Amino acid sequence: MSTESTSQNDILFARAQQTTPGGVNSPVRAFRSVGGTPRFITRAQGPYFYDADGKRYIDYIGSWGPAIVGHAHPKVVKAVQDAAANGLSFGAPTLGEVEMAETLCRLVPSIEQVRLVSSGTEATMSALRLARGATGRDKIVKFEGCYHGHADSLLVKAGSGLLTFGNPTSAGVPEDFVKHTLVLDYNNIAQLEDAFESMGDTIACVIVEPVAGNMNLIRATPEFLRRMRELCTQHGSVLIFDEVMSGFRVALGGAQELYGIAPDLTALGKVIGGGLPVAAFGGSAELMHNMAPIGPVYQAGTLSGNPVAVAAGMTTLAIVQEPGFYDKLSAQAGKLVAGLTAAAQEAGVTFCADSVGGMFGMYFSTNVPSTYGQMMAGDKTRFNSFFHGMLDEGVYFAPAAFEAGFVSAAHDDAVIAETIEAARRVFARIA
Ligand code: KE4
Repeated sequence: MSTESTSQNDILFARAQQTTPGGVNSPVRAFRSVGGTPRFITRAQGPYFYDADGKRYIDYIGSWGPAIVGHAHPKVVKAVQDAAANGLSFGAPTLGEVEMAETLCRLVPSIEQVRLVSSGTEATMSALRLARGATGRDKIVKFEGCYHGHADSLLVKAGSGLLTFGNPTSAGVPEDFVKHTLVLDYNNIAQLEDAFESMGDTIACVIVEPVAGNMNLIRATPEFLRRMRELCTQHGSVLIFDEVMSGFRVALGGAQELYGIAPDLTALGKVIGGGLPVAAFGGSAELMHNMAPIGPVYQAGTLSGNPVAVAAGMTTLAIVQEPGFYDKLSAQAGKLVAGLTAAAQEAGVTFCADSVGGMFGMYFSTNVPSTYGQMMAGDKTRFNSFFHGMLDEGVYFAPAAFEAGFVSAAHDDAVIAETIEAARRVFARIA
């Protein structure tokens, strides 16, 4: 904190660091990638949130996806208030959990049975364990740049050589915990075929973000996912779509609806909780019947299916099912992307952008990336200048060049236009 700063954000950040590592409860919030002081949010409404100095921002994170109907939507807030008035948590089944499970099974055709959990990490970790338990196999395949939460066997980077097993990306993860994790290149069909040719019948599962949002936004090619589906079917491996971010974000039926490909298991989160902790994993009844208490694969959670969180999630899911919701959301993201691209072009800044449904990516490079390496080649320094320029203008994008952005139903034409005007000024300054 600078000595003369009177910003409440600086004061709170200094205070927070006394009792919480890095002053944050999730690393990306610390602004380490972009520098500067994180904004401490005091309240949010619609497309906006407000920091500890009372400054208003147009929010393009939406809590990293959950706030798809806009912050503090009156229907969601009321549902939470009504549920809370009946008790916060019971540790026993409720009607709300049954209705949530029925809704997810109806809206995601590949899901016949589902288990609710409290975070995306739990959802993917449980799906992996189920895949290993159901197949009796140990090996798993993931892709560089895809993030599936912080379960040990998923905190792994590509091995030294092609088709060598991964090395931990985090301290505290023993080599043994990642020795069965193979890390391949996203959108690389040849590598996938080689892996299955050499060890296919020992692969328990492949886990993939069908629309990647943790290496900025990168679309899987249809051929990549189709070949993945074929190889998993051929070798009896479980195909897991991690739709924690893309689920109910890129389409009502998620990326699996967009691509017309049915995974064996799906992980969900974010939107299905509407901002409260609800996540889920589900698939065929046959696979899910491996789960305790009826099957041998154990998984549990004190707050799984929490009634207040489920009320927020169910109300959010009701709103996103309204006719035209995703057409409108996609249109708004498209307007944002087109406007930012035009503004950059006017200023002569090398920039491009892409959007899928209600999520978008911005790249300080000539072309939209389709691989992790192409994304990493983008001009991170220029992104950081743009990020801070927009922050000063009252527009809050993800505080890292390797994250996707999100629009909500509350980001109307006036909000998008205000964002583009701010971008025009910032692009002119950083050109
Ligand atoms: P959580 O455990 O954070 O609820 O979900 C983990 C996860 C799993 N799968 C995908 C595709 C995800 O995007 C995530 C979490 N996304 C990050 C955004 N990059 C959450 C932000 C954070 O880590 O604070």
